[in-house]
Amino acid sequence: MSKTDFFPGVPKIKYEGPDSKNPFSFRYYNPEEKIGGKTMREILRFSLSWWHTMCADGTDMFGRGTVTKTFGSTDPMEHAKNKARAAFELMDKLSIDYFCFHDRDLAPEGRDLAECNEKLDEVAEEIAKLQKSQPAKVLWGTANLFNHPRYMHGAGTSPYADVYAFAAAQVKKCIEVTRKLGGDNYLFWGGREGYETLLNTDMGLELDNMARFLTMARDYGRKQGLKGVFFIEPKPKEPTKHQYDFDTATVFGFLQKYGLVEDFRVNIEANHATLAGHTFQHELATARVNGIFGSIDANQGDLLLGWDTDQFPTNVYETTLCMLEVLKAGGFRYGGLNFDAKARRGSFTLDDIALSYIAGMDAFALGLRKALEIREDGVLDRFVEERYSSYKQGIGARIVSGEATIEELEQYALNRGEVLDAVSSGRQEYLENELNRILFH
Ligand code: XLS
Ligand code: CA
Ligand code: CA
Repeated sequence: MSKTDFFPGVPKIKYEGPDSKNPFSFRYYNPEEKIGGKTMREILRFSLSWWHTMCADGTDMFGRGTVTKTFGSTDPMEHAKNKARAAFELMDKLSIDYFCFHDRDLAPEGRDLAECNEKLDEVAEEIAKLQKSQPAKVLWGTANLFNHPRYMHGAGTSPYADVYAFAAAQVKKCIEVTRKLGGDNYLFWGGREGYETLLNTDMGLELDNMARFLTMARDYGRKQGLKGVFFIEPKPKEPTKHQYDFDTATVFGFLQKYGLVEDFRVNIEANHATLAGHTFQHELATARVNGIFGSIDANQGDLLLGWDTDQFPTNVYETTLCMLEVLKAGGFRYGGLNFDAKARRGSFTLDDIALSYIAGMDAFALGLRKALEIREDGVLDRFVEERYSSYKQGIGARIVSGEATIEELEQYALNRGEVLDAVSSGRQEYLENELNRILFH
């Protein structure tokens, strides 16, 4: 098959600028344009998600699939290889440099673990071949430890040691495949790592076992030459009621307790942040200030729905504030912007997939441009700097340096008298308006 057979309606997408009326063009994403000292593709590190893009067919709890993703084949292994060829075609047409996958997205399951591994190797071989003529890299790999019924009570937190061992074997193999495809990062999303009721759960043992699981995987990954990091992707609920990796702060506490902070970072998904009752920016900032910012699953939820809708991100206000946090964190060192997003069930054509990616990529490209403008403008940074300036000298400087004692502060307060005069307005509405000025000028 030629390189352009799977998405015949999708041309190679080019940058045509903000005034373009061509839906198959980028208005803000200009891959080779240098902004802030680097090209846009180097900063944004866009990634395709294999599961949504190549596999998901629109099936939901109430209805069957609406999209045909057979990619011209009925035989399961041929289908898996055609998915790979189609993915590479799409990445090429969209100028996407990375992809993320679960082991079971790449290849169908076999009758037993050995056959699963063989099938996975065969498809990985095909992907490695495709990589020879197209520089598509793995952003991260992960094992699907939530779909099969054996994982109904968890994988790395399963009450059953045999299931735990099976899950560990799956992770071992997936690390090998990630490495074979040149990937340097490996991800854990604990879809079933949580519980429904404490009536049947030993939470302490489950958490200790999870840490042992991650430690073994870390050690094996390093032995295999994995040079990047291991990501944990927080999510508060769904599918389990209580998920152990609730949010970034919870994950940070866990990593510290078990001595895993050095090797692990968080992969923050916008939709999971809002499910946890946080903003996307809160999660990013929490990761940044604790030194565990890693990667992003770029999508958006619907605040009127209480579940994980995985929509393509188009809210520029959000993408701007996200990119501002990414810039503050020093950019992506290991991760990137992985579109863990799917077109709506009613957007059922293959063209819709490309149009969705264009929408998401342009929203982030515009967000990046605006975030750089915000930094250059400086009004927000100056306001924050001024707001905390009392910690630069006098008693504030002594607090920050750690020299001040509580007795000294008491004496200071006694001498100083009422301190309400030290307090200034937070000027939230003014700042929000300044943000609008930069966004919409
Ligand atoms: C599900 C998660 C999942 C992870 C990878 O909600 O987002 O897709 O990103 O296992
Ligand atoms: Ca995700
Ligand atoms: Ca999600």
